[in-house]
Amino acid sequence: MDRSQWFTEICEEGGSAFSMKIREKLHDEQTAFQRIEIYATEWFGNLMVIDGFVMLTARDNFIYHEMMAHPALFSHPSPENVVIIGGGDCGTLREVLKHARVTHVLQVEIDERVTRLAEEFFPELCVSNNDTRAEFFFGDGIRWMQTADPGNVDVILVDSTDPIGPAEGLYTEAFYANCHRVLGDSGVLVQQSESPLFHMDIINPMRKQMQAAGFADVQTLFFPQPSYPSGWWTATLAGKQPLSETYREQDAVHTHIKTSYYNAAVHQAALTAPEFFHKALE
Ligand code: AG3
Repeated sequence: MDRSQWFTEICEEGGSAFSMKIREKLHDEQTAFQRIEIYATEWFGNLMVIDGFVMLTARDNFIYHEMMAHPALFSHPSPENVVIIGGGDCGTLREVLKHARVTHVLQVEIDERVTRLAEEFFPELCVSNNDTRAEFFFGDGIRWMQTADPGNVDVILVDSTDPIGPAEGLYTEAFYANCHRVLGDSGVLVQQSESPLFHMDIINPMRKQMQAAGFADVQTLFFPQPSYPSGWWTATLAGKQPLSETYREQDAVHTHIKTSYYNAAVHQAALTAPEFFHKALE
């Protein structure tokens, strides 16, 4: 096998790796924050890699982005004002803007280069970037959350890298307490929360810290994500009110929003946790 034709993400803590056959490297850049590589792959379309970790592929990002956006938005009684922390590739933003009730989305991404490269290499994720409801701020999401006015935001989506490097401070009780303060009465927070197979040591503390920060209810959603470590991934929701009470199930069932993965039955199914997960939370 010619190793030069494969991109491999090694997951040390999982003792495993995932490879994709590549056609060519399209871009390689060290920004002020991180190294960003873009590849053209044989079967996964374009691939964005940050500091050696797969961020997204054209082929399977729809699962992740739809599961980040729609369960959270349907779990708020009336999501109008939305903030995305990270999410520079704009895939989550595109999904959020599919909701007609949303009047304003502020995306706070630390590294403007992620967005500029997404516009170039993932134009399909950036189709809604000129939507008048979308606002872009390139800066530190942790600091933004510390200084934002209280009670103004309906939904916060944290679409970040793993909890190492610049994203580390996004996985802390202090950050969740700021999110809780910035959210309105029925506010909902969602954060990407890694692999249930490899990262219970991240998911479990995250859930506890969200509760300690004042959130009344926490739900972890399970879904496949073939290009991430173990191929199995989660997003964790935190609600200021019980999420089963604020979930707009009829809206999810009868929605006109076009999706490829998410629907109301998938939403329900994604909430069903495996046995080891219940045991780990005890
Ligand atoms: N979300 C990246 C999730 C973490 C991936 N981890 C990994 N490959 N080890 C940001 C990109 C999607 N908007």
